[in-house]
Amino acid sequence: MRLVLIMDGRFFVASIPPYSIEQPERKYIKMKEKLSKILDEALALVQAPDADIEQIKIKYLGKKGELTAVLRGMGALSAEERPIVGQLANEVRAQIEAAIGEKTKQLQAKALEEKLKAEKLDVTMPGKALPMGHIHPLTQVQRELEEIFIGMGFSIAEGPEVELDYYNFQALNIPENHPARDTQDTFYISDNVLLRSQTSPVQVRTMEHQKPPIRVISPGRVYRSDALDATHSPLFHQLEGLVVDKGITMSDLKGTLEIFAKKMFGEGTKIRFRPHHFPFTEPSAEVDVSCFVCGGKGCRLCKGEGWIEILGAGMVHPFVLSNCNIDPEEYSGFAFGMGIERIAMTKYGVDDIRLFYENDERFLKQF
Ligand code: 2NM
Repeated sequence: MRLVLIMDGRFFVASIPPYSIEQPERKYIKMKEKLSKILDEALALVQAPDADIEQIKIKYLGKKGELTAVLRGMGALSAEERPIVGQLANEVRAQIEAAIGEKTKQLQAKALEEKLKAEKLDVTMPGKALPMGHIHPLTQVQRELEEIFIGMGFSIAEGPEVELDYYNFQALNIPENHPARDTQDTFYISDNVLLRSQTSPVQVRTMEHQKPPIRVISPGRVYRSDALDATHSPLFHQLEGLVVDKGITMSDLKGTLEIFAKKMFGEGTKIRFRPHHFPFTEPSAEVDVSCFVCGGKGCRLCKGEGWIEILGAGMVHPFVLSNCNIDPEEYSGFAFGMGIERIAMTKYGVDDIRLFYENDERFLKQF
């Protein structure tokens, strides 16, 4: 719409919006004011130290935000006003976005700085202690026994756990009808192959291929077909010893075991031999140590006896020596055997053998 004004006799042509003058003009101005207000508000919010950027984005730039609301209202503007307001709105959006971008960078830098500060590594701080395991009590006892006998000149001999009947029984003078040979007591793999029920077959193998003097101990696993209870286990550990030389006597056996008992249970320990029978030794004995708790008076550990049975021993039977091609006229020897579990139970007052196999930390960590 054009207006022609005549002033002082001259014509002026003024262009005015093609709608009623009052209302639309005010709308245009109000929108410009609104945009300016949005910009001021948004910038103030962004600049606040604890600005919530996401919230500001939603409030001003989002689909339902204030800027979008202004743009939606642009339909009421004239064709001339619309691009002006549109451009203004774009500038406002750009300024808010720029401010947000700048602020985001600042906040990220601040967050990183705080994180670095919080995570500062003090290399002088003491480390976190890892729970430390230790050697199993049975292995500790086995090693202690080994040390004692190594100190007396013994070597450690090892052999198979899956053994021939010959080495486990026959060579040891254990007769065909002996109860130990019963399938009830021994784990048989076949007629003549079995799980060793003692470590004596290691001694036999040693005598077979080694000339005297022989001083060996044979620690290791042995197997017997026993039900597991407080004092029996189908798998347990033994340590046997063997000395073969010219002129070895029962007094060598007694002296050796006495030194062993004192080192294992204390210098005040005495030993006692009681007559016994083993097919592989003659004479044979069961050996007791004086109770290291009560000193022999009688207590709970020794069950009032004053003595505790710890091993079997004897002079190697001449038949066993012959079986291993050692001349019993020229050589003699002694042998002994003990259960490692029994020694450990006696020494530490453990009343149930199963505790050694259950791997319960509450038990194990006491050793
Ligand atoms: C024992 C008790 C007595 C023993 C005997 C032999 C061998 F092979 F030399 F004949 N080794 N171990 C022996 C003797 C084992 O255990 C209670």
